Amino acid sequence: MTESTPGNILVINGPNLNLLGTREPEIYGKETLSDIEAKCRKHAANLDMSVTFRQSNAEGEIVDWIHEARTTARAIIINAGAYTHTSVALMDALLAVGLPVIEVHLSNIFKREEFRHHSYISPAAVGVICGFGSRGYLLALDALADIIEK
Ligand code: CA2
Repeated sequence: MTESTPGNILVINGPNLNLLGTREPEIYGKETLSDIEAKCRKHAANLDMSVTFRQSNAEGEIVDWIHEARTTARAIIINAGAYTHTSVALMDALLAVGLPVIEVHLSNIFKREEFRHHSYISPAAVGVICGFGSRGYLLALDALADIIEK
């Protein structure tokens, strides 16, 4: 299935996630973002879906990608990184496009500092998956396979 087909899922990764695999493996694991992308592509194909996999350190660029998803994707998986805890702009964009959204975090944000306990993304999300490392992205794809079918 290609990125223009009906089962396409936009997977967005926010700031600093391009550094995965290089530092803080005790929190974020040893995999690189490319490793996670490969896992997502394989898992999506098994579910007869496809992924558009993206990362940016720029909030405005992520807003633009969310807007584009209106015509290119059936749903969004987003790990907004630190923007999770700060960005009204991302929340507004996700609410505006009206697609099913699943929020993913590699770490369990509720076991960490207090400022990570609040998410501006969650009010726009069908659900939140955190603390399962890269498996969280695959669990999100599983959930979307059901959600999109209905
Ligand atoms: O657990 C997650 O997935 C987070 O979204 C990761 C964000 C953090 O701000 C959120 O609270 C939880 C940080 C991503 C930074 O990734 C790095 C990777 C390697 C080295 C340094 C940072």
